[in-house]
Amino acid sequence: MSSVLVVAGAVFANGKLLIAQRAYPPELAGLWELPGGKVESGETHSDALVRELCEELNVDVSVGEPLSEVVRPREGLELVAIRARIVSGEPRPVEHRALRWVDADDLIALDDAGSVVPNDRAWIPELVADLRVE
Ligand code: 523
Repeated sequence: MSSVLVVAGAVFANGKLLIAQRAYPPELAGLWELPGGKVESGETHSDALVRELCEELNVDVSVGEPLSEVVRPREGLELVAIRARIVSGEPRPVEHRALRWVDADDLIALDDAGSVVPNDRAWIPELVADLRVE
């Protein structure tokens, strides 16, 4: 059975984390996520993240360490989040409704309001811990 692997970027800069508001599908539209997408055949996780963040945000990133939590919402789908930093470019919401730079309190408030994509909620404790030391 073929399984889908999704990489998502935890992009940090100036003590904040970049999050993106989904425009589709309807059940996820309006919710915030770590931007990313499906790894294509022949790509490493790092290759896929660089490509996705270039396509979706129009930035070049350098890829760092993955978060420890791997999300497996159902059989055949796996999501990995990887830390990244912008090397060049100013992020723009090419495919998203909006982008936001958040601190730890902002992220917790968005989660409490039910505004985070369900799969991404598993990463929040580790993201908050990173933001507290950024
Ligand atoms: N997620 C998700 N969280 C998250 C991402 C980047 C993706 O839960 N941070 C889910 C949403 C979809 C699947 O992973 O069910 C694929 O994400 P998507 O649509 O962002 O990936 P793309 O851009 O590779 O897919 P296409 O829209 O099909 O091109």
